[in-house]
Amino acid sequence: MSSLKALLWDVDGTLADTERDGHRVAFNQAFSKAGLEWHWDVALYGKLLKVTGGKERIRYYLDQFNPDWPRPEDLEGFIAGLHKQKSQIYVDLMAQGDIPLRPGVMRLIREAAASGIRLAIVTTTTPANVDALLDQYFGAEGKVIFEVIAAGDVVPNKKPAPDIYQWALEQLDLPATACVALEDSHNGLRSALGAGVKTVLITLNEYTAHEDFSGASLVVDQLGEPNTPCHLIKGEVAQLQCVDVDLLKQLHGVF
Ligand code: XBP
Ligand code: MG
Repeated sequence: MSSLKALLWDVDGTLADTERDGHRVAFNQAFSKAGLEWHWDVALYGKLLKVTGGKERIRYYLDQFNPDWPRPEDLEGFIAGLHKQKSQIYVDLMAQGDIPLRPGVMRLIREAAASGIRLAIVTTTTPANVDALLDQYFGAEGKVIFEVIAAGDVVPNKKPAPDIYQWALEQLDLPATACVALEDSHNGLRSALGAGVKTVLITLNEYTAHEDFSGASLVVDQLGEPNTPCHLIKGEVAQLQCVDVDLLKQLHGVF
């Protein structure tokens, strides 16, 4: 067993609740700007989250929920243009400060960095979206705190494929067994486990609360803060106030 060397952080749904009030809103504004009468309400967006990646999600929407829409000849180019517009809107929304970090995220990042644990981002989202979030909450320090940012199209297959975790591990030059992943979704969990990361901590959100988290080390509602403790959903732990470095080391030490 190797000691815990790095935390691998998912972004959407884990660092911040970005999906409902960030990505979804940005998609709808981009549709409207493009003159499309598409609208992804909160419930529909939950169904669309089955597919990771914004461009892939638009295609899935057309296939499954809007098959009669007359497709342009260059559908791929059309989707890419629409998604570019959406990404710009999302970055602007993030810069307005309307999408806060989830409870305990800043605390745990600071605690891990102070104890010499390396930090990486492992996400499906577009790199500019990660930059916008790091700029908003960490300023220039963000790129120092997170030494690897694995994001978006840098790999051909998005989560639940293991590719993005494998890519991040290569950049860190660490074995999967030296890391703990923090995720919020079934797709993210499968991706981490598939890359050999055995210790995965899940923080639930409203979209993922009913997903299957078999194989996760621990499922909690949030990381928690000393004055707002987290709640155990699944897994075994002697005492739980909030998720801290000691708890992650304990979970990692099981393997
Ligand atoms: C995140 C995603 C992303 C975002 C949208 O999944 O699937 O596609 O929803 O971002 P995860 P883009 O949290 O598992 O990484 O539009 O930039 O793809
Ligand atoms: Mg996620």
